[in-house]
Amino acid sequence: MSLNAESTAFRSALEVIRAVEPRVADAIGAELADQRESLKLIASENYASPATLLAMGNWFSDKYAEGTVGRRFYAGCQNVDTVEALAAEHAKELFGAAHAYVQPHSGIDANLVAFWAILADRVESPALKKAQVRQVNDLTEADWFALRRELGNQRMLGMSLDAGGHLTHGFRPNISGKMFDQRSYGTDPATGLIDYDRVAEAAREFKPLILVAGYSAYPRKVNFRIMREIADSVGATFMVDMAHFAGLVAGKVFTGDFDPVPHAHIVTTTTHKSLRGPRGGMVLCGPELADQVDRGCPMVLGGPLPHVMAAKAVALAEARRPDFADYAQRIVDNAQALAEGLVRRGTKLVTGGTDNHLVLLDVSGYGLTGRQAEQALLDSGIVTNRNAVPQDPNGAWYTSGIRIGTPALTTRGLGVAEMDATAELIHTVLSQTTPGESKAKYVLDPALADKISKQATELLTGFPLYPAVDLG
Ligand code: DSN
Repeated sequence: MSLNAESTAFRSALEVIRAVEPRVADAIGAELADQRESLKLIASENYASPATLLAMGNWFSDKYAEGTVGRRFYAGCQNVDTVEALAAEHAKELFGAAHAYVQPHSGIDANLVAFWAILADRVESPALKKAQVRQVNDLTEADWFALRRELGNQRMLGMSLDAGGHLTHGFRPNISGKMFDQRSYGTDPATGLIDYDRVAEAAREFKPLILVAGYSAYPRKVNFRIMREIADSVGATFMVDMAHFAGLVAGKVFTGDFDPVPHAHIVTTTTHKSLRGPRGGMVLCGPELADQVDRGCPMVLGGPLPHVMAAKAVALAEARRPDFADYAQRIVDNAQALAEGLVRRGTKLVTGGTDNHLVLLDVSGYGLTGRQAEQALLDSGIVTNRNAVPQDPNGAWYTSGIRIGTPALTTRGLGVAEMDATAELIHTVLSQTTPGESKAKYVLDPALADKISKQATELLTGFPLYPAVDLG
């Protein structure tokens, strides 16, 4: 492909948009400029390839395609079938899964589909059985009552939010905490690590229908073989949400006990984090749950987004190339170098380091809340997000932590040397920031913020983002 093809494609697209609403074209251009200049350390973000981005901007967006491949509620879905089947095929090959459902619009949607599929498969309610065979119109008021009661009375055991679990793993205010009678497992207060004996004990006491593993802010590997044994010991369905580390599974950094696919009954993921695809979700499972999962739309989801499924097919094809494994390994090497650089400078890290793509800083050591640290870093051109640490005294809004991750900077080509320089920039900002009169306020010399911002941009100079895209 010539270098000009990408520039031509994006320039032409912006020209067409500008003719209708120039402010949108300007905002798109500004977003690229901002992303090019900032040190993006948000653990859940990445940079999708131009091919992936371009696959989303087309006529597939105009098509309704409820149902699944070959079984649609709308006519004329032959081309959607092609891209959905391709995406599913790539996903199955990449992860060694028997079945892949590529319609979920996000990770939360993928989790809702999984919950629905497990409930539909496991719960013996006559009302639910009728709903499964699509006799919804035959449900009586009593059926609906029974159905609501059955759905509301099931139990889920997942990792707590402050230990690094996701909102949908049973956080009480989230829909998962309302659909399910929930209980959480945390981490060992001394080590910050999952204590599998405690998880087994909680499972024995609570007898959940679903045991959920996976995380958004836990910087270590999880042993999915042990978790499956725990699930089996109490007859639970074992679900893994691998949204954050799907790229590490795809790239074979996480194998054996640490690859969830051979161990879980059902696996959910996003496609845009370490997997580096378009924003969206996906469910992988064995044949026993496949039929229920395929009913995700319209039982749980709105109409599929065929343009995003096309982009998922492109990104998954990219992830099957040999260089993706190298990328995945570099993500972890970089995260470990960043963690070591921070520890060397005295930063307190949850668990003391990382096995994956993310590092969780406990910024209470700098006398700051997560909110203060996040904003001070942002003023200095370093984009992160605040995050609770285990047993966080500042709660989920202000927090005491900063979560950073390396998938995006690794895509740009930064390596371990640049990670040490990044650790120095982070440490300098945090050690020079003082708390203000509230948990949100802070004091940082604007001249220092400006200097660090320039240093961050300089660090990125040798690693251009979308080097073949010149918007002129
Ligand atoms: N928002 C995602 C993250 O940042 O981890 C999870 O939903």
